[in-house]
Amino acid sequence: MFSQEEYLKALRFAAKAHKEQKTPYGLPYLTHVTSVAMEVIHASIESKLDDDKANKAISCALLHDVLEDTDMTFDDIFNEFGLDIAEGVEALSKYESLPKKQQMQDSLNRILEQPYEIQLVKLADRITNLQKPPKDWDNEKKKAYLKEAKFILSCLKNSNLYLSARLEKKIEDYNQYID
Ligand SMILES: [Mn+2]
Repeated sequence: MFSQEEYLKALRFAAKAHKEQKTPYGLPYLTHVTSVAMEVIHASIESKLDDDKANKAISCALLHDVLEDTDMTFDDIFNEFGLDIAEGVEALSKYESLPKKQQMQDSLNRILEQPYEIQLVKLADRITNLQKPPKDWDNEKKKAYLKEAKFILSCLKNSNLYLSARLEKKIEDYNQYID
């Protein structure tokens, strides 16, 4: 079973980093990262991940948007959590310096070089994000988001069978929001 202490350490770090950031639904951003962590915890139990891998996956879930969305740096994460988690979070982050169209492919390439317990965080992230789309999303944006979800699933489906089955179902269900 995972470590409560490590969970709290990553949660507090994420809380400090994301500050007043909100989700597209106007909720505190921690509702997003704790939802992703919840999916990862469920998968760790279903897939009987060993404790060390579960702890890394859960910490990366809580920290996965810190580099992309906040002022925290790779070194900040490295100093607190060590190399495996810092590299995991970095792989889960898109590089804004690249053209927008290449960012996801590039991140997925880097995620695929990571161990399964890091890869599965990306599945958990997209599962969490495939909820009812925000009101201001038009049909084209929803279609593109669904297409991207299918691409993520095709790249990472072997990382965790439980989460890939769950993402597959979320993808099916998302069609209800598309005209
Ligand atoms: Mn996310």
